Amino acid sequence: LIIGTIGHIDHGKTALIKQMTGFDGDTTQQEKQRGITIDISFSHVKKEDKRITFIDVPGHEDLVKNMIAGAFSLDTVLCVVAANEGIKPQTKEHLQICKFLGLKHFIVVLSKCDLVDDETVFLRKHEIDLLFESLHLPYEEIVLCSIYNQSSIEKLKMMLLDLEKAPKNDYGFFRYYIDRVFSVKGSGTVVTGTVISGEVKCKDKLFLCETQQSVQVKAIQAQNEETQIASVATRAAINLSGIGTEDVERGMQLSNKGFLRGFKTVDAVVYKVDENILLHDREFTFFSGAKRLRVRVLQLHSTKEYSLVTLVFDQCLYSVYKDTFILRTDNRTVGGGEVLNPIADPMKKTQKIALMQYLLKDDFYNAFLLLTKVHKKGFGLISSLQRFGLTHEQSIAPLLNLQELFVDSEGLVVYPLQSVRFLQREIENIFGKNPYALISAKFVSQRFKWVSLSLAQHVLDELELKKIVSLENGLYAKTGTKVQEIRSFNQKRIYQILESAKLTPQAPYNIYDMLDLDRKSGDNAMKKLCSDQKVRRLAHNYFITTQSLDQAKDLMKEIIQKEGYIDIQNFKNHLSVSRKYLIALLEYLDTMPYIKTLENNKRIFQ
Ligand SMILES: Nc1nc2c(ncn2[C@@H]2O[C@H](COP(=O)(O)OP(=O)(O)OP(=O)(O)O)[C@@H](O)[C@H]2O)c(=O)[nH]1
Ligand SMILES: [Mg+2]
Repeated sequence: LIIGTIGHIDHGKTALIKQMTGFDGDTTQQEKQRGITIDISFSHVKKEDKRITFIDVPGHEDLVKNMIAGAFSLDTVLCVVAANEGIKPQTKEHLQICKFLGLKHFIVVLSKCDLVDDETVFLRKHEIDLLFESLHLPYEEIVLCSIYNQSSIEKLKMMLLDLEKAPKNDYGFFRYYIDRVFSVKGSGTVVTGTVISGEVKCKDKLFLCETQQSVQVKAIQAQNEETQIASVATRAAINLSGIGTEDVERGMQLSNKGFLRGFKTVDAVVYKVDENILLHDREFTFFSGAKRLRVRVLQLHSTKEYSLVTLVFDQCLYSVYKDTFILRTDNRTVGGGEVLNPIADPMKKTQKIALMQYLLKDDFYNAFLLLTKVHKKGFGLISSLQRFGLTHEQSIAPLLNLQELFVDSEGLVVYPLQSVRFLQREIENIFGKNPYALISAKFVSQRFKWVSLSLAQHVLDELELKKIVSLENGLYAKTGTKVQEIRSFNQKRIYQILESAKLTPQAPYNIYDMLDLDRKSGDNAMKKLCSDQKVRRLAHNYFITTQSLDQAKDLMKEIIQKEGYIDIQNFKNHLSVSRKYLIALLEYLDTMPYIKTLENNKRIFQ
């Protein structure tokens, strides 16, 4: 369980934790001198199998940035209010931030109770009630404490050890915001942070999103003990290899490779603290996890409760659907919200607003329908986890029975029916122009890059049903054209194309493509031409007719006769084709029994 303090400066947060864990969070000289907490600190208590990690945060108004880094991953919040002072500005601001971060479990600690009488306690409780009510936040209990009353501390500690951990959102892949970086003698780079999704194991390969660097996990520590694995919602120190401390900083995110894409713009919902500040096209500081960035906020749509906005950063943000964030300016919190569209798609403003309104309600069904309209050439579900927080299976399930869509559950692409019809017409056009076309699903998806294999097969099946094409030996031909006829026609055409290209023919796949010919069937035709000795293969993609080859051979012999030898230099003067062809032709010449190759690569007659 991760429990954190929040509250106004000097209200006794650090002292409270010190009484419970024996650990003084104010360790630095500056903290001791000024008597305030400057950066977050961590400590632990254990009782049987129950473990608590405490995160202590600073209360100073200038240090709210550090408070946010500590607060975003809390299970339970200890809202510390000094009984002698009552509610103060940062009590409110911290609570507001916790609300924006989506935190739900609050316990209020009325600290320094030794300094006040019963009447004041009564008054404070009432103020606390009002504050939580105004923020629409629930709290579980108000606990009266004093560091000079050990039994009040023990009572609180026992209560915290009895708390159950609420299940955390887990996206099934590893995510971890780095909040501190240091170098440990003999071990190298060590980072600390909270596992916000998935798990990490020793020897795992991880990916540092911001720099796109691969790193490896050497060792993991949780609760000050070595461990092999750290799972979601635990704090962990990770010893990394493959990276120096100079390349890592607070706010960077570690993840598994391939799960997160970064974007400089994301769309989000923002809940406002003050309507007059959160205006269109203003700059703010954006906080999410331990990450902090400058952001420009573009308003798309506003209601009394919220604004739908586009956030524009000067570097990429690697965010996931419903990631929470805080917006601040001039040392004040002005709003907070959730990322709704972490993957920037070019979209009309009206579509964007509609999409976000669906996502606000978790209405994925309509969100998908809209996205397929935007992505006319197929909408990929590969990034479902980042985009919707859904696994591939979860995102596909509600779509399968939709008449308006073609769902490729293997290729994870969703197509609107419109593009299915479009592809159908394109294929009909191929056969309309070329009655000797011989194609397969693979051919179709190679020709039209946006088409998945399943979609191609689906459209071919439909055309077959309509008797526009016929299937023979796994290939589709125009109905009525005999496959044998097609084969010999195409063989002839391949030969003609090679012949007219002389010594510099195109690669076979390009020729097959010109002929609307499936690659395998093209290869068979080419093999037949080779076995009939009409065509020779000189290199991987270099096929020429035997006729052209004989002419080249004569030319090469002539050069030797006239100049005494042939090599790539003098051959080049006679034949202006690229080097790769010249080399292939010379290598062919080398196979002749009457040719001898000298050490300097000159060829002469034996
Ligand atoms: N009388 C009394 N004093 C307390 C109690 N708890 C804390 N204090 C004192 O209040 C002062 C501030 O305590 P801290 O724990 O540093 O306050 P904090 O909330 O951590 O302050 P920041 O981290 O700077 O926001 C210290 O001098 C403590 O000794 C308490 O229960 N009773
Ligand atoms: Mg403190």
